[in-house]
Amino acid sequence: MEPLYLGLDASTQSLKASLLSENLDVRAECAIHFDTDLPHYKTKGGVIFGENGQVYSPVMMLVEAFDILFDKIKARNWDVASIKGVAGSGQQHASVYWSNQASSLLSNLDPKTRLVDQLSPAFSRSIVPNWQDSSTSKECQDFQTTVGGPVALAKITGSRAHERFTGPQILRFKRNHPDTYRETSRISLVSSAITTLLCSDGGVKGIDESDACGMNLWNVEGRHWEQSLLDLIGEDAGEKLGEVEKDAGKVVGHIGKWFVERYGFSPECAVFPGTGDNPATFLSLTLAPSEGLISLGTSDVVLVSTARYFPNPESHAFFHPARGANDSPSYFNMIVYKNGSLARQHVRDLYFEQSWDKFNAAVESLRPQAVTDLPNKAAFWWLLPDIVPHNAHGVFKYITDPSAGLFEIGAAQKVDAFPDVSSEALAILESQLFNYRSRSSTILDDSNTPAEPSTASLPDNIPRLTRVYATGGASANKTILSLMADVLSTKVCRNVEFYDNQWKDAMWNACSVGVAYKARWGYERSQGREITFDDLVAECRNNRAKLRGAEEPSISLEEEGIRVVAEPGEGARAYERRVDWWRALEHKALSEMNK
Ligand code: ADP
Ligand code: XUL
Repeated sequence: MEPLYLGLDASTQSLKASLLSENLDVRAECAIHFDTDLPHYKTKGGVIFGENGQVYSPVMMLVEAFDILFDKIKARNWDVASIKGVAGSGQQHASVYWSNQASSLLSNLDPKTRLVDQLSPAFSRSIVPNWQDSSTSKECQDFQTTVGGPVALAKITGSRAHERFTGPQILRFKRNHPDTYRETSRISLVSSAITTLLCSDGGVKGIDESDACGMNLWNVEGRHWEQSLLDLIGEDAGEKLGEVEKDAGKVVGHIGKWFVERYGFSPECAVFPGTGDNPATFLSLTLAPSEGLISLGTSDVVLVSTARYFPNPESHAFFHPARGANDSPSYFNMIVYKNGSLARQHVRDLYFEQSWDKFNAAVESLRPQAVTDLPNKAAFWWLLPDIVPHNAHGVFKYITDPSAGLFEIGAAQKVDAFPDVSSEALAILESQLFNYRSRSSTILDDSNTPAEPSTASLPDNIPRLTRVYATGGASANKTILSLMADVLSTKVCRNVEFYDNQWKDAMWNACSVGVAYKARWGYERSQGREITFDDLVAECRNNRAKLRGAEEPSISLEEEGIRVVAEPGEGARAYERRVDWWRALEHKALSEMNK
């Protein structure tokens, strides 16, 4: 029987599973969608919108999703008896509250009965606050005041205070519901709650260290809970949060009896620590230091892998999600932008008759082709108040003299619309991509002092990502990818899979695949072999190439399973000369916004 590995992903809207081979081929996937498969919880997009910015989901919806996901897996005849290891991914920041009865209920589950009919009293709080919640502004202020402001909080915990982060969420819960808080025995993140359910051995499993960095509570460099913030919450906050799991590939338990007897899992199937959805995506791409990911979804997200800790109020620094207890620490940084695809789509609808083809044609007709084609227009589309720059809002468009140096930015002409409509498409794309170029450079630049706001001027030779992976809806757009390669001055790659005798874009779910990789790595280590996560994944990819009979990777492949989809052209050299210019214009837009 072929050994298999399972990854689960409890995201905002669904619970998904990916089944992987020993060499990390994705064999099968399936999903439960909360709105449609569990309509009685009455969620929209997986959540319920309450008053005063509250956004949450019912905790029992996640439990029942487990019931129907495993029923579906059984109906599809997945060979669960061959699964050697499993790990889970969970939406970040969201928290789960266990009651005093949790331990005995979890260790006495009846395999003949569904989880949803047994576990309701295991939770002290019936809801899971969602990452879209914005009800904790007061608590965020209290967090920052406690340690001396946003820069200080970022330095300690990797991020300034954010409403969605778990620490402020817990504090608000305690203030509003002190009795229920007192009745709570343990607090998990969604990722560690999944790990706990998978083991069902009575123990509430530790929070994963990478995911803990999304809480505003974890002292990232010291690798411990920040005592001053635990004191702010008070009343045994440290005991409720428990020990953090610092070895991302450790066996934290085995799959519970409930899964073994009800579905036929092997009792030997090892469970590894779950992690957050963004750390899991990071793992699916095995990002090495100085590589990045740009996800062009509803919002845009930039992930940058670094060997050093770079806390900054604009970004989130996370511990690497697959470090063994003895490996030297490394990190990744995440920047989240609200005005991603929605802003691009708005410009497309306004000026290009809702057609990406027309939008793309406009970009292609105007984009720089030579080092001398310096961009001279910029457009900042902050339709929603953005996260980065903090609270930036409004639309700002500028035209500068084509050869304008930094000192002439003051003379930039502010316009409501560009004289030629075609410029609207190029200007929004360039400004978004310059943003990712500029801020990722700051993170990569060793000379920048951590925790200083990233207004530090860039050196002449601007550090750049050594390669960037593109994902999300807009990564289907070749013009956007090609412009990305120019503005970021680097290769743009995608994951590909070999089937039907050709390479096709990988369509699997990155989060559940990323944690299945982690389970595979952890299992290898549990067999007594010391190997790093990256080496193990590389080894599996090489095995795949050999099995395919490939002499060497085909020329269109960067390496096994990774294809270059765009490379910087001549225009890249023009953009290289304009990063400082763009920064000065962003600065100008922000100062005019505040007038
Ligand atoms: P989500 O954040 O919901 O996961 P997706 O990653 O599916 O979102 O991305 C959805 C967005 O992708 C849409 O808002 C749409 O504007 C954008 N998109 C889809 N196709 C294209 C395209 N060809 N060019 C540019 N953007 C696109
Ligand atoms: C990241 C964030 C979301 C959630 C849900 O900070 O809030 O990406 O992880 O996907």
